[in-house]
Amino acid sequence: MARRLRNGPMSFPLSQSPEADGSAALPTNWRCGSFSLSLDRVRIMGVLNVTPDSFSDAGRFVQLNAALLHARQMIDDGADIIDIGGESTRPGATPISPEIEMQRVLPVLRALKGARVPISVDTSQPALMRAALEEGASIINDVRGFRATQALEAVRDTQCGLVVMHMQGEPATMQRQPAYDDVIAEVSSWLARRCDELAAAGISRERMAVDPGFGFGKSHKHNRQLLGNLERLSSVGQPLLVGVSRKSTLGEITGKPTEQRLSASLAAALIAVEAGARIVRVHDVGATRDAIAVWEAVQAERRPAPR
Ligand code: 7PJ
Repeated sequence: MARRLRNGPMSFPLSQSPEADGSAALPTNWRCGSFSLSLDRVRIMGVLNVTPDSFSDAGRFVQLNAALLHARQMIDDGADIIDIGGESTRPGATPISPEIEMQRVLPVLRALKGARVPISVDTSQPALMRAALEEGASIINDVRGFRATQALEAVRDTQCGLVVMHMQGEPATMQRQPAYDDVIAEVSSWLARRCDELAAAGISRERMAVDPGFGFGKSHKHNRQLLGNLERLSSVGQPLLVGVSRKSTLGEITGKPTEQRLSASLAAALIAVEAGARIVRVHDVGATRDAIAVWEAVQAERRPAPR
């Protein structure tokens, strides 16, 4: 059975979705290793950054403990997925070695083994992908869309979920001059083509979610255009994941620094969910869970106007 999305700003519950309106059939589940996440609810991916400043043993221990506490708190707050990231992909960030990235991520991943939610690793490094999958990660979230040599091979013969994200350029330079004729059309066709390529390589579509990559080689205007027209990404035919939490585009709109972007992040998350996003990647899990609970409760009561 497939969930259908209307090709417009509103979406209705399954049973009332019109069929002949160009809507795309979307998967009802996302296969992530031994998990199958049902997408009849909006899923929250909680961000766990492990990009420490200190490399002393004491620093590492403190860092590891803090990371674990934060992960547990996010799970208690209603996170459906924890996404561990050890590479800073902020605009202008310099790349780090795979070894350092592994040293940051793997201890946290090991300590989270047996968690009741799937663990995702945010990486583009094939060596870390392989190690993470051996350590029990259920999802690989690759902001480069599995384009590195050997990245596709690292995930192909496993059952892990894949987040296939669009990025124009590389973090070091991506914000210098992002350019598109039609950002939605280009991101959408790139994601569709990339999923086709991954499927042709033998990766089941059940495992793929797609992400337009807010802030990754996009101007503020491109980000606003993407967020305002996200429903067009339903044509890709894969579950849509959106990460806009605390991003600079929200700072540009509100004039607020990162730590004061909660309200803006909630607003953006709801816009994304209304447009069909099924997974939201956020820093503030509890607040996002509440905002989405309101949306879901109202969604269940939506009806087309009587004739
Ligand atoms: C994203 C990500 C995103 C996915 C980051 C930040 C920057 N992965 N990793 N989507 N952003 N899939 O969180 O501000 O938007 S790192």
